[in-house]
Amino acid sequence: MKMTKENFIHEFKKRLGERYALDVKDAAPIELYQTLVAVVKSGYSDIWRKTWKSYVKNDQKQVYYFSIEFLPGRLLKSNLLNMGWYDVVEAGLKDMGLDLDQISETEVDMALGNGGLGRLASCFMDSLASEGLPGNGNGIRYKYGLFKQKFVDGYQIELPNEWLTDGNNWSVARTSKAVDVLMGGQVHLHDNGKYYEVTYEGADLIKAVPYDTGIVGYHNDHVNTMRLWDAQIPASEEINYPTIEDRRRVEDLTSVLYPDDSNYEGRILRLKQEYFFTSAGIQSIIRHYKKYDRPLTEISDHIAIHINDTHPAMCVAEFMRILLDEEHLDWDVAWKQTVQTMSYTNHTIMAEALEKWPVDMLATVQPRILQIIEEIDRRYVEELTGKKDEDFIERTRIIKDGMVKMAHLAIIGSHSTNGVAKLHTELLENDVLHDFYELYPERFNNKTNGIAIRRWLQVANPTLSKTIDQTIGTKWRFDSKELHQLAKYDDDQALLEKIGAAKRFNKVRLAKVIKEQTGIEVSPDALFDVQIKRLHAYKRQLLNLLHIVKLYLDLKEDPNSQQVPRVFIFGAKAAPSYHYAKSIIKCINEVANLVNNDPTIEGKLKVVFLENYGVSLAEKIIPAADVSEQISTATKEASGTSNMKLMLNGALTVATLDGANIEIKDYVGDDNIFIFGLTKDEVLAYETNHQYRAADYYENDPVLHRILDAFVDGTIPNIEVEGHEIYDSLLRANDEYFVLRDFAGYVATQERVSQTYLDQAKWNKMCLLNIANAGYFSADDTVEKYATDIWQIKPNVEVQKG
Ligand code: 26Y
Repeated sequence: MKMTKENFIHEFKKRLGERYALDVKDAAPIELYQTLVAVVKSGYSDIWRKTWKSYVKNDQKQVYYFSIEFLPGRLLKSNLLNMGWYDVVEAGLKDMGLDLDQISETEVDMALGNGGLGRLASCFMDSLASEGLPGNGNGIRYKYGLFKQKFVDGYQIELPNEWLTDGNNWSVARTSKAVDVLMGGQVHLHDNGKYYEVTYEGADLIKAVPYDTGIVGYHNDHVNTMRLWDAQIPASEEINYPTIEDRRRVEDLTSVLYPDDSNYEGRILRLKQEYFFTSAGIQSIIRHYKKYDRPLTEISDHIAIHINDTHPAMCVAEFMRILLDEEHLDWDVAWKQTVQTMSYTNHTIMAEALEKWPVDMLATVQPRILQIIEEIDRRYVEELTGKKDEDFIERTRIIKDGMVKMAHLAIIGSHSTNGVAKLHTELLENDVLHDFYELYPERFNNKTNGIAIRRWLQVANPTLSKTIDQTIGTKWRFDSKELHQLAKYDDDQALLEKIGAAKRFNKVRLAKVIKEQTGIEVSPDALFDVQIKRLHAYKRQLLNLLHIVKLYLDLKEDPNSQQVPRVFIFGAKAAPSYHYAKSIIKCINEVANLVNNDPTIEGKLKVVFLENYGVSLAEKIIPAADVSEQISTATKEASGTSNMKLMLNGALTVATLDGANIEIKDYVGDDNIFIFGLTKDEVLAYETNHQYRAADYYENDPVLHRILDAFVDGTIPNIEVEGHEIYDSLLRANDEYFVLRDFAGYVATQERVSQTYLDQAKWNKMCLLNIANAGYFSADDTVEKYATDIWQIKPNVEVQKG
C-alpha cells in the first residue's frame, strides 16, 4: 500500500469536497475524521478483496474466532500504522494545518466488550492479520457498547453508550450475506428411514445481517475480516411481528452488551444472543464452504472454529445440527468433524463466572439445540459407562440437575482446551478441570496471552518508540523479541536518561488529561502508581486503597513520613449489579476527595480515579505509569494483559505470583519486579483447611486496625454505608480474598518501591529491562502458537513481510 504525501493531500481534499462540499479550513473535526476514514478505507479495500479471494484460490484452511466481545478501540491510527501510511498522513495533515492526534480523538471507541477477554480477541485479530494468517472474527454488533461511566458524588452512574449515532465508518453492511436464525417454538422429528426430517412450529425467524470490518495486517498487504452480526426482521416476516413489542423482541437481541463479567446470570436474552451469533456464524461458514463443492466429511481440514470462553459453546451443537439436519450426515461422521473443527479457551476458574443454563431455558431458546446437547450427553455417558466410576461420569457429564454446563460441552465437543497463562493451565489440569485432563490429557495445552505490541508501544507511546528505534533499529516492530537487544544497553547512562525523559513527557501529557477531566493537579515528578482493570474483589483494588489510607494517616502524623510523592491512578468499571465493587469505587473516590483537598498533605499524595476507563484511556495512562499494580489473590487472575502492556511501557510491576505475573518475573528476574503475597499453594491450603482468620490481623496489627477503623469512624467522610460494608466484608465475612493477610507484605514491598525510586538511575535501568523483556508477550507469537498447535493454519502464501 503505497501513498505519498502529495497524493494523500490531493485525495483528502477531493473527498472532503465531494462528501461535504467543504474546504479544509471550514470542516468540523467529525467531517475531517470521516473523510480521513474514507481515504484510509479506499487505501485497503482492494487488498481486502484480494486477501479473501486468495484464501479461496489457494484453498487455505481458515480459522473463525467466535467471541461475544471485541474491543478494537480506535482504528484510525492503528490502520495508518499497519498500512505504512502513518508518517505520510501525519505530515500531509500538518501541511494542511491539521493535527492527526486531534482528528483521531474524534473517533468513538468500538467498546463491544467488558475487559480482558474482549481486548484479547482484538489483539488476536490484529496479530492474525499481521502474521498473514487466515483468521476471521465472529461476534455481535451491539447497538449500545459497554456503558459510559460517570461519577456523581463518588458513585458510579451508568449511561448508555450510543457509539453508532454518527454511524460506524469502518464497517460495511453485507445484506446480501444475511442468514436466517430460527429461535423458539417447537421442533418435530420425523424418521423417514434415512434420517430425521426436522420441522419447526411457531419459531421466530430472525434475519442476521453481517457488518464486516477490515483488519489490516502490519506492512504485509493482508486484510482480514471481523464480522459482527445484527438482528433484524426479515422483510418476508413483517406480518409475524405486527406490534412494536414484537419488533422489539427481535431488535433487542443485539441491542446491549451484558456489562457483567463477574457473575453468571441466567438471563434468557444473553442465552439468545449466544445462540444468535453462534448460529449466524456457523451457517455462514458452512454455506461458504459448500460453495466450492467440497465434501463436508472433510470440513475440519479446511476450517477451524475457536470458542472464546464458553459464550459461543453452542457452536458445537449448532455445527452438529447443520451436519445432521441439513446435510444428513451420520452422527458419528458429523461428531468426528465437529470435534476436529472446534477448540476452546478457558479464561476463568472463578466458579461464579462459569456458565450453566437451565434446561428449560435452552428449550425455550432453541429446542433442537437442546435435543442435540442431550444426545451428546447421553452418548458421553454411554461411552464412559463401565470405563469410569459413576461419580466421575456424573461430575463430568454436560447435563446435571437440570442445568447445562457449557464448559463441559466445549471440552467434550472440541479437540483442544487451553488456559491463558502457565499457572492458569496448571490449575485447570490439576484442579478445576482435573477430571477432563485425566480423560483427555492430549487435549489440554497452555497458550499464554499476548498483546498487540505495535498498538501498545508505537501508537500509544511514540516518544519511547523513537528512543528504541534510535538504539536498536526497527526490526522489533516485526519481531518484538528483538526488543531484548535493549538489555545490552543497561549501563548506557545516556539511553537510561532518554527513557526517563520519555516517561516524563508522557506523565506531563497524562497530567494534562487528569487536570482536564478531574480538575486535579498532579506533579509529573511524583511517582505514578497505576491500577487499571475491571473492578473485582479478587483483583483487590481494596488492598491498594488500604495502602493509600495508611500513607495518608502516616502523613497526618508525620509530614515527613513520605519521601517519594505518589499519584495513585485508578481506572475501573464495575458491573452495574455488582454492589460490593461499586462500594469500593465510592470509597476510593471519597479517599481521593479527602486526600486531594487536605492542605497539610501538600501534594505528597494524590488519588485520581479517571472515569470511563477503556482502550483509548488506557493508551494515555499506560505510557505514563511508573508502577503497575497486579495484585490479585494468587490463583484468581487467569492471566492479566495490562501487566504486559504496562511493562512494555517501562512501568515496574508490583505483583502477586498470579497469572502471567509469574512468567513476567521469570523473564525480568527477581531484581526487576516487586513480588509479595500468598502463593498459589498457600491460597489453596487456606481454602481447604479454613484456618484463615482475618480478624487476627486486625487485632494483632495496630496499623491495620487503625486503617480499617478509618472506614467506619468518620475519618473518611461520606462512606457511612459503604465503609461499614467493606469493614464487614473483611472482618465478619472473613475476607474472602486474603486482603488483610497480604497487607503487611504489600506495604513492605511498596516501601522498597519508594526506596528504589529515589535512585533514578537504578529505576530507569529496571524499566529498560522490563521493556526489553516485554517483547516475549507479543500476540503475534501467541497466535502463531494457536495456528500451529491448535488450528493447523498457515500464513497466506501471497503475503509479503517487510
Ligand atoms: C458469563 C459472564 C459472567 C462472563 C462475561 C465475561 C464471564 C466472563 C467474562 C469475561 C472474562 C474475562 O475478561 N476474563 C479475563 O480474560 C483475560 C484474557 O484471557 C485474562 O487476561 C484475565 O485474567 C481474565 O480475567
